[in-house]
Amino acid sequence: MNEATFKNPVLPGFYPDPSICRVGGDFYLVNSSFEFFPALPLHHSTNLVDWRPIGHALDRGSQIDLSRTPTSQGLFAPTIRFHGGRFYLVCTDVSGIGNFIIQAERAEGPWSDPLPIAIEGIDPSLFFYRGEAWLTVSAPDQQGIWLARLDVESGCLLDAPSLVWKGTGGKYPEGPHLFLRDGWFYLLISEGGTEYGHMITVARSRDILGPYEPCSRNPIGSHRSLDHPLQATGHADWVELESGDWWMVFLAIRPLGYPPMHHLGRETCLAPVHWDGDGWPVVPLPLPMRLPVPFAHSTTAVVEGIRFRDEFDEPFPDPGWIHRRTPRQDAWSLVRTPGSLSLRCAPPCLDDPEPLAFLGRRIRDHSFRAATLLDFKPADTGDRAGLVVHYNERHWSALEMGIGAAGRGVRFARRCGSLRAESEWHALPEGPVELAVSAGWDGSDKAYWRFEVRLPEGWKELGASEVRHQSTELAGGFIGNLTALYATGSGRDSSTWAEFAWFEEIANPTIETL
Ligand code: 6LW
Repeated sequence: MNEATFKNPVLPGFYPDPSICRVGGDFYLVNSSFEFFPALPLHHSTNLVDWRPIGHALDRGSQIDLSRTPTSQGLFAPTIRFHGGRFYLVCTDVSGIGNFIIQAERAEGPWSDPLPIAIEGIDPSLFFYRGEAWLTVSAPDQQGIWLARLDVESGCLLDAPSLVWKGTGGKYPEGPHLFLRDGWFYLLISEGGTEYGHMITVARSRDILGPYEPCSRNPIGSHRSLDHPLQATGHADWVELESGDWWMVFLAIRPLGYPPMHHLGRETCLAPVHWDGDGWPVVPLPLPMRLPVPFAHSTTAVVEGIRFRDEFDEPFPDPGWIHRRTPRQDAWSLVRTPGSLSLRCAPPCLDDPEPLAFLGRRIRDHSFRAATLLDFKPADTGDRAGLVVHYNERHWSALEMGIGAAGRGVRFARRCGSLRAESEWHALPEGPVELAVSAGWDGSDKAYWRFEVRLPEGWKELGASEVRHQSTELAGGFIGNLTALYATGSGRDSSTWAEFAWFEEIANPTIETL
C-alpha cells in the first residue's frame, strides 16, 4: 500500500479557476490569468501532484491584445478538453471579445487564434457527447447556467441557450462543467462567490437538457465557516482516471492573520471524488491537510522548497515569467545582452495601467526569498530599475535603483492605494548590485516583505511592507502577488537599459510525497 501523501495546493501561487483534462496517462491543466501575458498558463502532469509548466495558450500578439486591459479583468475562467485527437479551450476575455474558443493538436501549442462565440456570460465549458459539443456558461445577472450546442469549427451556437439550472440559491452560480457517469449527466458548479462563502454544488439529469435534480447534500464541498488553513474552496473541475477513479482540481486561498487576508492569489488544489450508493459525488471537504497520492507509482521526491534560478542565457523566457499586459517589444530583450534580461526605461511606471518593462513570477508561498543581480547606470533623473513585489498598479513594494542626491543610489518605495512611502536614497558603489526580498514575521501574525541591498559591508535592509497591504481583501480583484524585475523612465522615453544578470527564488515546500 503506497503511504505517499501530498499537501495542497498542488500548484501554489496565483493559479486560479483550474480546469483539467486527461489524454491517456497525461493530465493537462489551465488557469485564468486576467491582464498578464502570455496568458492562460498550461501545466502537464502524469501523477496529478507534480505539475510542469508547458507554456501558454495565448502567447502571440495575433491572438489577443492585453495592452490596455484593466487590472483583474481580461481573461477569466477557462476550460480545457480533449476530443477527437485535438485539444479545445474556451474562455472569456471580459475586456475584449467575450467568450471564445481555440484549439490545438498539442497542449504545448501552437494554439489557434480565438474564435468568438456569440453568447454572453462567463466561465464557458465544453462537453462532447455523441459527436456534438455542448457549451455551458454562467449566464449574465446570476441567472444560472445556460446550455447550448456549439460548432467548434465556426464558434456558432446550434441552439438558443437554455437555462438548465439556477443553482441552490447561492450568489454567482458559475464555473459550470458537465460530466457523464452511469447514464447520469452531472452538472458541477460553484456558488457563493469566489471568496469565503465559496461552495461546490452539483445536480444531475438523465437528459442533457434537464431537468437537473440538485444533490440533497449540496453544497457537496465548502470550507465556509470552518477554521481551516484553506479557504474559499470552489471552482472545481473533475477528471476520470484510466482506473475509473475520479479526482478534482479546485481553487483555494491561504489567508493569514485576523481578519484573514490572502496575498498569494487563488491557488490550485487537488482532492479525490468518491461516489455514494445513490451515485452522488462525495468530496473530502473539510480537506485533510495530507491526502494519499492518486498513483501508487508516484515517485515525487520530497520537494525541498520550490527553487528556481534563471541565468537568462536562453533567447526566450522560462514559461514561469509573465509580463504585466502585452509587453512593448522595444522595452525588453533576452538577446540584446547575451546572458542578461535587458529592460529599457520606457515611459510607463509601476503606477501606470500600461505595459511597463516588467517580467514577473508568481510568489509561491508565504515564506520565500527572491534575489537578482542588477547592472544599471541611470543617465536621466527619471531612470529607475529594480525588484518589485507587485499586486497591481496601486499596490506594490519595490527596491529601485536610480539617481539620488548623491548620484547613483538605491531606495525602498511602496504604494498602498493613495498612500506612498519612500526611504532615503542610499549611495551605491560602481558595478552590479544584488537586490533581495524575503518574507518575514514580526513575531506576531504580522507578515512583512523585507527588502535588502547587498553593499560592500554586507546586506542592508532599506524597507519593509506589510503583506496584508497587498492582499486581495484590501487591493481587490482576482489576482495575486508577483516578484518582478522592472525598469521605467518615469514618463520619459529613456534609452537607458537595465541588465539583470540572474534571478533566483526559493519557496517553502508545499508539495511533498514521502
Ligand atoms: C471566474 C469565476 C470565479 O470567472 O471568479 O472562482 C472569476 N470563480 O468562476 C474570475 O476568476
